[in-house]
Amino acid sequence: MRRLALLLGMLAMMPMSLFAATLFKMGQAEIITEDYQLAAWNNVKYVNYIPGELLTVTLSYAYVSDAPISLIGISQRMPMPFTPNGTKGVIAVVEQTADSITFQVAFTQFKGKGKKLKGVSHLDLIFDLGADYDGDGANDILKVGVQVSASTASTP
Ligand SMILES: [Ca+2]
Repeated sequence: MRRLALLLGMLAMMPMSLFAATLFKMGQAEIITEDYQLAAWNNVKYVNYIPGELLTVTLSYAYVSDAPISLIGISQRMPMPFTPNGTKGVIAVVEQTADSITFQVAFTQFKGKGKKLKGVSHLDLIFDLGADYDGDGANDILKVGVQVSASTASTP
């Protein structure tokens, strides 16, 4: 009993920085045309975020197409890579595989002050569709918008 009480006491004293943000929700984009179908995870919401905390995000995708679709990479939306205006952050790609990309994002500055701060990182997944559907002599490129949001509260 005494050991348990001691353990609970230690847990209560742990600084908040030891606890990571939690994933609240993930959403998927589905693009369907007569030539191909592509589904990509593109909307990720975190809660209980601590400003400056590094989030590691993996977005996977799948497709049905006669042409091989490949992911060229991910880029920040320009202008306004972070919203609301006044939000700042950093992005770095960690790993890319045949069907996913992993990157890290940290929100370093939020707009305003208070108990609930929220920022959104806007990015684009850039795909090579593997075929020249529009006949301009080059493989068509498809951009799929991505949003990664972080809230310092327990709700998005
Ligand atoms: Ca083309």
